[in-house]
Amino acid sequence: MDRQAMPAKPAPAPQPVSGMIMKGVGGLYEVRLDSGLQQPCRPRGRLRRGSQIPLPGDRAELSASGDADIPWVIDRLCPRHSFLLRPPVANLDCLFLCFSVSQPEPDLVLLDKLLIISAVAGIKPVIIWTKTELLPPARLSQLLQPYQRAAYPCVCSAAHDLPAQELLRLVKGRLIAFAGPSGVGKSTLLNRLLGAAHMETGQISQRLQRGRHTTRHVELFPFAGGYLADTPGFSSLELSVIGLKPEECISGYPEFLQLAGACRYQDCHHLSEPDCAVKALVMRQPQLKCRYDRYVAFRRELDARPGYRKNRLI
Ligand SMILES: Nc1nc2c(ncn2[C@@H]2O[C@H](COP(=O)(O)OP(=O)(O)OP(=O)(O)O)[C@@H](O)[C@H]2O)c(=O)[nH]1
Ligand SMILES: [Mg+2]
Ligand SMILES: [Zn+2]
Repeated sequence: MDRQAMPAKPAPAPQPVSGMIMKGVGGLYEVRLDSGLQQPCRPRGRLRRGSQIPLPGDRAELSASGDADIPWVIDRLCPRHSFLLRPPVANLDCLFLCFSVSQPEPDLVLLDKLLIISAVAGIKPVIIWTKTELLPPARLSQLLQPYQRAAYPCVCSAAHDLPAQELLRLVKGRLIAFAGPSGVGKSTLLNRLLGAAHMETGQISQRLQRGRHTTRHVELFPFAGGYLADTPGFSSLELSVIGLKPEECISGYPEFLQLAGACRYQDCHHLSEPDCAVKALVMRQPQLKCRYDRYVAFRRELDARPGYRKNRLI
């Protein structure tokens, strides 16, 4: 038989390769392929120009680039079940909100904002109070009390007391990010859990009593069948810029939300309405006043800035 006359057999289509984006710095990413290999990659041009910029935590489909230095190209991102831009991570199951009880002083305005954002984004928050050896026990329990009253899981960590078992139980099979201000000990905790110095840690500025923004990028590490992400510390976070609706503020206050049906008006804002069950509770339990005052400030800020509501960033 004449071999030339045989129709050419089509080359088999290359199998799509998938993996998890572990890190991205200046447009260059690292992917952990399903084989376990971690390698550099770049997004295809249309992804870079489009609205969906790859984030650490994204599952992606990739193809070989032919370039030995950056061997993979991200073709497509898989649908996300959650994403945040502060810190920038996709598909988070849980946020470890890290706040030091001292050095630096806990920024409870930022903590409450992050609790609102977690609730609205459908991400479970766990508050990790760090450097707890720096505060007398009575003051520590006073600080934690409103958050425990709101039924938020609270974990205490100290210089010589890592709550390893507690954190391990929470991490198993999940994608979790450490988030919070600079200098609270996020990278220190991650290194201690992973058992090696993966991330650089920094000293607190003695003059300003603030961290020095040692961590500059988000990075994921495989851990306990899931992933742990370290993130850069931040202090400013505008709820209005994220595009939250004023009525969503209450989601970060479960201790007030559970009472909302008992107010005289169904759509009570819990600000100055008569017969407000939330205000009545705060009058009876003055230890709730600090959280209530922050709720009022956020609600008023969002009510005053309706123009930002379109661009939602969670
Ligand atoms: N006393 C005390 N110091 C701690 C504890 N945990 C961390 N530190 C110190 O706090 C400083 C800051 O720690 P980092 O882990 O770099 O803080 P970070 O949150 O990662 O900071 P950024 O990367 O800047 O966001 C370091 O000097 C740590 O040694 C703790 O439990 N107790
Ligand atoms: Mg750090
Ligand atoms: Zn009310």
